[in-house]
Amino acid sequence: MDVASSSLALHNSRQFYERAQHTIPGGVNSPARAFDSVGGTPLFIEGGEGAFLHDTDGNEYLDYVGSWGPMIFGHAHPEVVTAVQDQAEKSTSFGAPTEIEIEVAELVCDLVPSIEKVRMVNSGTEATMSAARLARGYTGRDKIIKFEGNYHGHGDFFLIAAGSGAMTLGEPDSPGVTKGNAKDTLLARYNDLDHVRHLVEANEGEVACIIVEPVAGNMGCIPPQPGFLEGLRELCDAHDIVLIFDEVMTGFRVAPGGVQERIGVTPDLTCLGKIIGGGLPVGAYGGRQDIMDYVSPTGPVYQAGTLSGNPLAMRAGHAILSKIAAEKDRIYDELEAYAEALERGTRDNLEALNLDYTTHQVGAMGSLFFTDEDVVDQTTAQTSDTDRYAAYFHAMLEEGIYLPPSQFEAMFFGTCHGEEHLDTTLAAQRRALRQVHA
Ligand code: HOZ
Repeated sequence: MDVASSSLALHNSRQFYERAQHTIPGGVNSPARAFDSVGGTPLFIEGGEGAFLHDTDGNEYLDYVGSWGPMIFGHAHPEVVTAVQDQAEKSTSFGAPTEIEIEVAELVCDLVPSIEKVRMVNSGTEATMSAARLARGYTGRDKIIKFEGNYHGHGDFFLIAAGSGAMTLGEPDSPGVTKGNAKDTLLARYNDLDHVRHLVEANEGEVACIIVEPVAGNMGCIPPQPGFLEGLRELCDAHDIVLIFDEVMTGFRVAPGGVQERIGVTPDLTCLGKIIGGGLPVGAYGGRQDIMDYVSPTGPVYQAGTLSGNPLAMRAGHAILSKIAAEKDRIYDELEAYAEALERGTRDNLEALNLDYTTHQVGAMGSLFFTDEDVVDQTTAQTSDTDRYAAYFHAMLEEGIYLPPSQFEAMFFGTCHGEEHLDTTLAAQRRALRQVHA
């Protein structure tokens, strides 16, 4: 479908986008929002409720982005709204300890199997940068191993073969990252244990950490192959390397305790973000007590922040995490059932059109790749027909369904998605796929 022929009324979004270009680089505060790979005008959003978003032109969309992950219970959940309102009346920041920080830390330690101690920061990027620094300080080694197409935020030494917006925009290696930073980042192929082993052996005694998205979400959703995460754990044990799971997307999403609970592999450190803040800016890193006690002020590795553990963000996070803790036996079965039904329905739709595309679903996240290859890593993800994805994205948008504006991002569902949304989505998808392949 030609983007220019879109019948959606987007008058206000177009005007805002035009106005934003004058004061904001590219008109957006994060490149993944710019619709660069799908074309057209980014939607300027006015509000959201439950599973729905509405834009500044009054169009309503069934939302499968969920603010890129945080909205596990949908937009404007009453418990989050009340928690934030209550706290705002008592001030929005103190820069001093509060009881709610302890309560959130206790919930995180209870829910995530490997976390004995946790430090709050303001974003997933801060969490991964801090965890890598900690691993380096703890081991006294400089090098890190990351995987092609995994995205760990925009810290310098992670912006090499990075996924998400960097992959979408074709700039996986950012200018501004020094040669020194790049030299200490070793790149491995996702799901290729032999390649990781080779890198570890070739750099014996120099690798501080292996950081991995245990289910990749930033090159589309790609699950780990059986044995991959277990193999990373064994390698790290054998070579005294710190294993870091970046569960910013998967934490509290694919299981209450993330991938580590779902698959049963225990990392040394875990990075969290998104759901942990209930939609407010929060990240966290945590793990083994002996490693976490290496963080200042107990230990020598420095990391700090005026807004770390911010009370507004903690109250929102507390509302979400306590709901998860109380209702987890029901919630995750429901999320899984929705996601499985969506994947099954998508496969039926593809079959009806004789299309052999690849779908992945892990818990409440998933992707439809416009390729018939088995998608296991960055190279196979890149065999997707991104023009077709763009056409599909716009056809779905016209149907009132908001998907990630890039083939290389995952779809996220929440408890706000129910039976009626499933039927609407699959019927819209049938029409959209037919249109794309007309
Ligand atoms: N890093 C997010 C997707 N993987 C995008 C964040 C945003 O643009 O809001």
